[in-house]
Amino acid sequence: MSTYTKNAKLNAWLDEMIALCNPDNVVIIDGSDEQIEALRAEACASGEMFKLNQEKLPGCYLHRTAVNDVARVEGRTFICTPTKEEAGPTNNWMDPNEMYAKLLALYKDSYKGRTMYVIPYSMSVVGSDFAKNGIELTDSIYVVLNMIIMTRVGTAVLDAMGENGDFIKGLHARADMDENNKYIVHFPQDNTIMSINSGYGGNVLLGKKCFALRIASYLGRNEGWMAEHMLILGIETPEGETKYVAAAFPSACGKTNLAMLIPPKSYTEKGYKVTCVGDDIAWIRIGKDGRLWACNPENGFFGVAPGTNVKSNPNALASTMSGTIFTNVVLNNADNTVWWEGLDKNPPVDAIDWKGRPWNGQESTEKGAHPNSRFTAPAKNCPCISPEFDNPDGVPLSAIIFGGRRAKTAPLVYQSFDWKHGTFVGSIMASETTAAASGAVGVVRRDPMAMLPFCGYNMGDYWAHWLKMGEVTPNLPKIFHVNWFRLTDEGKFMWPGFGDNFRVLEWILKRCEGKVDAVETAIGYVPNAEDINLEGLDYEIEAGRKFDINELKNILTVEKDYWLADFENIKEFYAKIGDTVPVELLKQYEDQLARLSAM
Ligand code: OXD
Ligand code: MN
Repeated sequence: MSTYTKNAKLNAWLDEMIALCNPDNVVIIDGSDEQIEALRAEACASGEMFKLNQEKLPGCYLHRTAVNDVARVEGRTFICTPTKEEAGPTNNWMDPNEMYAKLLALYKDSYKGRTMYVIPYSMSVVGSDFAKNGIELTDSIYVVLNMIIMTRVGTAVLDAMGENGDFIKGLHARADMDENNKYIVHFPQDNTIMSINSGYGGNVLLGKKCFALRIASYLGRNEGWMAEHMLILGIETPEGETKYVAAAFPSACGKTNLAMLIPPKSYTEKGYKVTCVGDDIAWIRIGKDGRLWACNPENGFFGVAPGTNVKSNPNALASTMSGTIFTNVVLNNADNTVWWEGLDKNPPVDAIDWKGRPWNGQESTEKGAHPNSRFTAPAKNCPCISPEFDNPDGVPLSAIIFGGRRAKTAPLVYQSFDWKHGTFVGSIMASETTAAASGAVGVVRRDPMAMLPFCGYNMGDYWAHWLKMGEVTPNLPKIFHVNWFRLTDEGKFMWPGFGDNFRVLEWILKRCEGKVDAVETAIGYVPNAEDINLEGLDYEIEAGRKFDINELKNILTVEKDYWLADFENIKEFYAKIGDTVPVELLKQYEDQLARLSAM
């Protein structure tokens, strides 16, 4: 057996993987600055990455993926549990033996002529109670450098694993990038992830969606904790107290923006502040005091670049100013910096687009950056990063917020009646496709707890786990639902969103503290319009028409007909999940339908 590390299980697994993939070299990633510099230099020499203007963007690099490899591939993502029922109807499934046989053939000799990088990484603070260790094997320096930003990597993790510690096994190979043989596969029972024929972040940074959500959700159910697709933020009051909330939204609903929000001036002047603990994933467990405590298992942000600008998210933009890897954005030849749609109104004229072609931003009708182009930025760069970011205990949650993009159906905010009803609210979460932007109500995609593509086991069992968590401790956060995206009949956004969402967060905290009344409706508690502070809000819905209390009343309404239609859709969705839908949620469904019908 080889002696790459002190850990016998790891050495044995490395021997097996080396024999399978047949690399020319094996390099253990220790996380040192010298090693990082050497890898950057090697990636630049081979053309895998481009060094950007080091005066303006120190430590920043650009990478372009293959043009057919630009996003997560849900259709090729599998949960391989012994039975199909364990994976459930919302996941792709294949018999583990069949899948192993298929994959082993694809991995055979796939590292020939290449180096195998062994990345020891920890999700959460190394050695903390939350922490789980992983080893990712990859033949891509881009993956190594991204993992170094996104997770805690290196010798300290091997030390924490010791001679006998367990780890999540992750094997990634670029192979020959054959689209038809692209697989992102999870074997929850074996603590194993295998990814092949992709180089795109969400498919290959195995600590993120694959481990911290799919495998971790499975571990969480078995071990009594939760892995959720949630941002975590802190709200600091003028009195110096900080309360924490976690929030789940489907992709493309502004999670990173909410996580780093800057409150309106009228609040910042009084001393209110938002601090960011995490923008994508929360691991939640019951603390010694019986409350739910959450940590962000990641160490960086893998954010969508287009649309990020000084107005929409100055904190995210500031986070990308050093030590960042940009993927599939525009390269500005004039000063060797980057650009993307929505950064500013001044696209470069002498540039290279995300496909590597010459691009003139003033003349071209094609987009310069891919709509899913990304920045991988260290969390520590964020000007509003929480002082508790590295707290090994995480932060205590006062509220959990669910949300979606609904043109009409959901009001701006409502509170669930209790944890069980809150679980129901999470289970019926949905977003409408952007057809809604032209005024029509778009196609509804149900995305329970924003976990549809990320739950590592049967969705119905996952809901049961939520209900169970509510039984083991009385000290639970309150559960809310928000919708920043109500539209006028003409398709205009009614609520200003962005920093003004703080006004809603303030109401949510007041509810948690029992400081404000609300109206009991069929779907939950809805604010009295007077209780949402509109001070200093000068948003114009259209030229000359300002947002005022009447507009607010409009977006706080419960639209009976839309809700009744939505319940038909929920019925179909629950039917698809089938027998595993907990009886409690069926009861919640019936009760809410009855309340709506009686409206
Ligand atoms: C993400 C996603 O990339 O949710 O975070 O799709
Ligand atoms: Mn996400």
